[in-house]
Amino acid sequence: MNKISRRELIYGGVAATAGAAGLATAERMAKRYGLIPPDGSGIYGPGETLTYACQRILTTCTPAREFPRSMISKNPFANEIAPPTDEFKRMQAAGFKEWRLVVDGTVARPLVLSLSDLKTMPMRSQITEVACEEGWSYIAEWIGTPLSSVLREAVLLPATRYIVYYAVEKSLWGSIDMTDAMDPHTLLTMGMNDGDLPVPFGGPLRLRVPRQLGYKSLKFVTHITATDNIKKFGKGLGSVDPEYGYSWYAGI
Ligand SMILES: Nc1nc2c(c(=O)[nH]1)N[C@H]1C(S)=C(S)[C@@H](COP(=O)(O)O)O[C@H]1N2
Ligand SMILES: [Mo]
Repeated sequence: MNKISRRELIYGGVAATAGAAGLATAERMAKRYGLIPPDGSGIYGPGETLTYACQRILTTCTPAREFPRSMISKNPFANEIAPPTDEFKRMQAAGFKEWRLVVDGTVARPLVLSLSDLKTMPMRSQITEVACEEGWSYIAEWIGTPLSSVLREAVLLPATRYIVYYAVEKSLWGSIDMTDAMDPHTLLTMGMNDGDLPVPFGGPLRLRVPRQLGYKSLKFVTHITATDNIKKFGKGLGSVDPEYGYSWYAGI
């Protein structure tokens, strides 16, 4: 189901059963339970808050949808992006041996991990869908270590509320809440189908967030920062996406 139809469904359902007064109550409840997304102010703020709060209340325990092997897409579509930096190309030529993932912020044990370090952590494989907000999608097998295992290794401080992640081009970044961060399906992905994760699909390291639209699954991840205060990052909206009119929370 795409973002719009799901949002309309939830809106429609909430509005039909509860009416306008109910919407106000839902918003009050969202505030009471701290379910205000980072982009929950401004003109679209109440809509963003309702979508996020409804999904967190209704679907927190719903796992990401997994598919049988027979449904893996024969020709997955890589949304080719401008090739990353010269530094990236140099590391690619050297087989990504120098690739590092920095983990810092509100953690007791900051980490710097190579790809081989990551491969010694618990590995998991899952067949899930990438769905772009522009309407196309594909299914693939993704292999990697859950973000949660890396976060456990780094020992999160209790105040942590969001995990911020950056691509090799630091201008590209996103964040997720702790529900998605600790979900075992949220995967630091190093393999796809039968091999290493190809560069067009985000290799050598991509954060797959299968409970949200494709744009939350950032390619070329080099840095993860745990934080208790998302307002300190960028324009304070939780990722670059809301700065361009996309929702911070893009649940599917
Ligand atoms: N670093 C980086 N990650 C990115 C993007 C990007 O441009 N740069 N595009 C996003 C968008 S909009 C989508 S829909 C998916 C596309 O994933 P795919 O290329 O595997 O189809 O990657 C996401 N991750
Ligand atoms: Mo996308």
